[in-house]
Amino acid sequence: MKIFYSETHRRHNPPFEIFDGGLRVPYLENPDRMDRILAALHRVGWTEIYEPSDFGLDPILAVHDREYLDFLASAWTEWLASAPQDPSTLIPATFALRRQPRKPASLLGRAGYYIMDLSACIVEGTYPAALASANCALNAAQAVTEGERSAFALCRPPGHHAGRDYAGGYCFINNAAVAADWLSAKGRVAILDVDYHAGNGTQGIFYERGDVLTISIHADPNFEYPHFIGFAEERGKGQGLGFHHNFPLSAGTGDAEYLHMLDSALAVIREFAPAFLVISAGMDIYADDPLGTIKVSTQGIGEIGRRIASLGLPSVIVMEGGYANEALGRNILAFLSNFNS
Ligand code: SP5
Ligand code: ZN
Repeated sequence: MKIFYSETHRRHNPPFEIFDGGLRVPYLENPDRMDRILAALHRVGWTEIYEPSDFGLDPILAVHDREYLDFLASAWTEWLASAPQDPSTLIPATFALRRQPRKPASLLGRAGYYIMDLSACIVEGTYPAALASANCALNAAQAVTEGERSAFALCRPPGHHAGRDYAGGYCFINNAAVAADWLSAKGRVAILDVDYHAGNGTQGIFYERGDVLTISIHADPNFEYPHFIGFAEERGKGQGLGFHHNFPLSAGTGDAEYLHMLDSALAVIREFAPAFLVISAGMDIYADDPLGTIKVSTQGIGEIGRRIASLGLPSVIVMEGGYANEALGRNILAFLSNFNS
């Protein structure tokens, strides 16, 4: 299987994030995650790893707002120029209530307008890392249009919480959405998001489109981040009505119950009969994940991969979350092992 990966992610390494209650903790979405996965891939001889080529801004601007990208591009230099007391990372402390329409001029005002939480910290290398990550997804998408049965985009930072004009939850550019939109010019696309958290960004980007089916299986937003989106009754709008599905899960969900939900999701995909499948592959469904509450085993993750692969669709596997670093390598191997090249 072709794997697309860029070392540029290392330039995005925020020193901390803020948890609920104001707790300052080391940034969970860290470069070590990639090292664990790379080590596992090398262990089993999956060394067909390619540096992504640059697709330019057009495919990214097809799903993201230009002024939002301008903000990402200039935020760090503006932050330093503002002579902050602690310059280590840009985190705003005031957020736009229910997307107030007015975008203010100041950096911190724009940061609060374009960022949804305290986990999407911006540092010097954030924007180049996010661009390289999106290019990994685009290259993997291109590979499946050129005859590969599947390709793995080893993306960091992840993407599925990033919306058309906002960052959140460690995500800045929605890699899976960029790849899916690019593929949609060549045929109908389904996106299946198995990250533990609801794929709010992806849901929003395609909510009114009927040519890209979006499905997310995740912890119920009644108790889990991203809190405000990902409920079962959200089914799309306009042309997109009926082309979005959420499958919320309770805390403590184990392998059997998860696989049961997955089967329902796969039935929806079979019915849609897409030309391409994009998988938002978050490994934070794993039982020991520090951010998760559901209890899927490594073996369960393997079975999830096997059932998705059995759709037989050209598949772009896009890395999303997963913070149990020690287990991340074996979980990804379990997931990928049933996809063929
Ligand atoms: C891509 C991805 O998986 N992003 C997840 C971002 C989640 N940020 C949520 C922060 C809330 C932390 N709550 C901590 C509870 C720890 N027990
Ligand atoms: Zn997640």
